[in-house]
Amino acid sequence: MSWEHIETYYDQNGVLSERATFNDNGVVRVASFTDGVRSQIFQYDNPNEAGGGVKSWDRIEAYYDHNGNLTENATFYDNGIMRAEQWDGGQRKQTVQEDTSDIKSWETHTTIFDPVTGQVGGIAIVYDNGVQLDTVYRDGVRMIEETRDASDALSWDNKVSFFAPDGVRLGSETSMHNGDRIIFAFQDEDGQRDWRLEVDGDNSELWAYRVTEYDVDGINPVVTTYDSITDLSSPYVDSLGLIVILQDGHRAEVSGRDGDARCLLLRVAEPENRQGYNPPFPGLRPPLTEHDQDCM
Ligand SMILES: [Ca+2]
Ligand SMILES: [Ca+2]
Ligand SMILES: [Ca+2]
Repeated sequence: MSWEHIETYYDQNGVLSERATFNDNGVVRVASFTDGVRSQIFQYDNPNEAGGGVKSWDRIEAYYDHNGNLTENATFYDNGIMRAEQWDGGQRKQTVQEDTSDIKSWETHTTIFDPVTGQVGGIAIVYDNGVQLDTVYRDGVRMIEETRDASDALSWDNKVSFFAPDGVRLGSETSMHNGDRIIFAFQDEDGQRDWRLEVDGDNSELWAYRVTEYDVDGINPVVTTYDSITDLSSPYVDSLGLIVILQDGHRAEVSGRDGDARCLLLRVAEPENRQGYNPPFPGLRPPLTEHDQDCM
C-alpha cells in the first residue's frame, strides 16, 4: 500500500514510541510502542473525511503483549457492528459481537473457544427481545441448546434440548411459567416422538405426572397418568432425576432422584469450569462428570 507520508515519534530517551502512516486511500495506521516493542496498532478509515471511507469499517484496534502476540482485536464496522476477538498465548479465546446500531435481531453474540483444541466450545446469543440462547459444544459438536426467556417474551421460562454426537435431537425439557414441565424424548433412528412426560408443577391437574407414549411412527399416543413419582417407571422417572434448573449465569442445579441437589456447570460463560453434563435420556449416558458441590 502506498502512503503519502509517515510520522515517527520518539520518547525523551530516543526510543521509538509511535509511527503514523497516512495512506493514499485515506486510511491512517498508528502503531504505538512500549519500550520500543509494538503494543498496539490502530487503523482509521478516512478520519478527516465525511462519509464511510474506503473500508467497511470505521476503526480497528489491535493490542499486543510484550512478546508481540496479538491479545485483542476490535473492529468497529460502518454498520454499527463491533466485533472483538481475544487471544491468550496465541490461542483464540473468544469472539464478541455487539449490534450497536440494531441491524441484527440480537444484541450480543459471543463465541467461546476451547482453550485446548481451539474448537468452538459455546455460543451465547442475547436477542433483542431479551431471549438468551446458549449452545454448548463438545469436541466441536453441539450437545446442549438452552433458551431462557429472561424478559417474558415467550410462553415458557426455559427450554433445554439435548443432542447426540451425530446431531440427532434426543430430547428436550421445557419449564413453564407456572412451574409445569414437559419432557420430550425422540427416537434415535428417525427423530420421531418417543414419549412425553408432563409434570404438574402447580397442582392444577388431577394428576401429578402424565406420560404419553407413541408408537414407532411417532403417532397413536397412549396416555397414562400418575398420582405419585413412586408410581413412575423407567425411563420416565430417570429423566426426572436430572432436571436442569438454572441458578445463575454459570451454574445449573440437577435434582437427584433421591432428592439431593447436585450442581452442574455447563454454561458457556465459563468454559474452563464446565465439567460436563448428563443428558437425561436413555441411550446416551456419557460418564457422569458433574460434581457434588453447592450451586453457590
Ligand atoms: Ca468505513
Ligand atoms: Ca439488535
Ligand atoms: Ca399445572
